[in-house]
Order: sequence, then structure tokens, then C-alpha cells
Amino acid sequence: MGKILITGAGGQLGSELTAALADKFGGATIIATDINENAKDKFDYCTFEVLDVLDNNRLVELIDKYEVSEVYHLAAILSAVGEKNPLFTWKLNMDSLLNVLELGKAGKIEKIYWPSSIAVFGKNTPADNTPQDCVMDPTTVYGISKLAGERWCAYYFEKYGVDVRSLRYPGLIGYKSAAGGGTTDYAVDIFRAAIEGEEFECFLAEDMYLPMMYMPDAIKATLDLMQAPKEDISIRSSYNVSAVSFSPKEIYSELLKYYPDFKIKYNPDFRQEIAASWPDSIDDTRARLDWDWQHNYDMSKMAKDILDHLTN
Ligand code: AKB
Repeated sequence: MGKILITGAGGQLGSELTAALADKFGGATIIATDINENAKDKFDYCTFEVLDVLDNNRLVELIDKYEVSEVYHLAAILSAVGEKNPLFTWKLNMDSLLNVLELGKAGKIEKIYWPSSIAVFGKNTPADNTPQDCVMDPTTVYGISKLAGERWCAYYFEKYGVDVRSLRYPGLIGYKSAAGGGTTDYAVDIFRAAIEGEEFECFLAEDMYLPMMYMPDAIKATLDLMQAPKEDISIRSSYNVSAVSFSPKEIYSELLKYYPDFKIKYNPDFRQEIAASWPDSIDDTRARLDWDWQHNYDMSKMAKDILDHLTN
């Protein structure tokens, strides 16, 4: 096996996935890349390179230099921030994916991981227990780019045999890095407010259910999918994966058990409309059948684990 290159390694998912890949395969195997030079500080255990994913020549140069065989292409602009600059979001999310897929087609890399999202679903999607295959009418440019990206992944697999694998992540909740630009990020930020004794201003309505997943489960799902034998992967667009669903009111009530004086006020903004177009819960039977996916954390176990780590 050659080296593993991760784009967007300094981000919320990238920071933890890069560390998990280094634990599994050794730091010497890992090339962490990010557009932000300051991300370097996180990666004293592996190689770090600055990479703007729109700079295809630089990507090819790094792949040749380090003899990379696998790319985890995580760099993307997320749902909330994407709405502020739709055309650039489309360009970054799509052009960078197509560059990576082309490298797979050319035989320069053997395996690709690319994250999709519950943002591919929309207002006409069944909201409860959303099936793998159903109406998909995303309302954000991020969701449109993820849906188009899924179709490109399936296309490159079917036409050119590119081994590309993908998951439709729910909202990811971790405590190690700040979240950036998503609609589900309130569920990350609420923990710090509770610990610091601040009133939390929630940008979603109290009863807005969304599918969520604790970061260790997201990392496990990603590693399991990438390790699965090729013949077990029956979905080459992107797999539904799910763990828990909760509303702001429910996570707030959970935190009240630890911080009885914790206060919240609801001030829904444009992100409420985005959240309302996404599912409440996800049916991930195919992932469970194909590569034995199982989550470990429900909401209470997740909250306890986060608070244990942040306060001890
Ligand atoms: C976002 O909120 O944009 C992301 C996602 C669900 O893909 N966390």
C-alpha cells in the first residue's frame, strides 16, 4: 500500500480522521493537506503540505512526490456558509472532486474516499427513516453539489472502475475541533456554552429533529467502509449511515442533567429553513447489511463522553 493523502485535514472531520488513519497505518504513511498553513500545528505526527484543492497541478505533484495510493477528499464548503457564495461553493465542491476522480481514472490512485451528506435530501424526501433510494431535491448549493458528486462517483465507478466510496454523513459532533459553516453545528457549540456557563443562543427551533452522529462513530464508519472488500460495496453513489436523532430541546435537556442552571434561547435564522428540508431520521439498512455497520453512541452516551473529555 502506498501513502494516504487527506484534503481538508485541518477541518472538524479531517483532524480526527487523519489521526485515526495515522493510528491504524502509521504516521509515516499519512500526508495531511489543508489550504490553511496554520493547520500544520495539528500534524506533528505525519507529513503536512499546504494544498488548495482547486490547484490540480499541486495535487498531482504531491501524489507523485509521496507515491500516494489513496485519497480522502474531505475539503468542501458546507451548507450554511455555502449559501453565502453559491457559485464558488459549486466550483470548489465539484471541480475538486472531479480532479480527484480523474486521477483515479488515470490509474494514479487506487482508492478514493469522498463524504456526502444528509444535505442531498430535500423537502419532498420522506423525512422519517429516509430510505437509501428516494426523492432527492436538495435546496442548498452544498446539497446540490453533494448529490451531483454522488452521481459522478457512481459514474466513474461504472464507466472506469474507479474504486470510490462514500457515506452520507448526518451532523457530526466532536469536541476536538470547532465545526465550521454547517447547519448542524449548534449541537457542537452547545457543549462549550454549557461548560462555560453561558446562555446558548440556538439558531434552530427547539423541536427541529436532525440525524446526528458522534465523531468516533463517524470515524469507525469511514474506516469500516474503506476496509470492506470491494465486492461487498453495492452502493457506489453514497451510503446512508445513521446513529441518533435529536432536537435542540432534547440535547438541552440532557445537558441540564449536568448543568442545572444552563440557559438556552431560541433564535432561528436562515439555517432553520435548511434544517427543515433535511430528514428527521435515516434508514441505513444497506450499510448494516453490506459491511456490518453498527453505531456505538446514543445521545446520552455521547454527551457523557464529550463532557468527561472536556472537563477532566
Ligand atoms: C452541515 O450542516 O452542512 C453538515 C452536513 C450535515 O453535511 N454538517
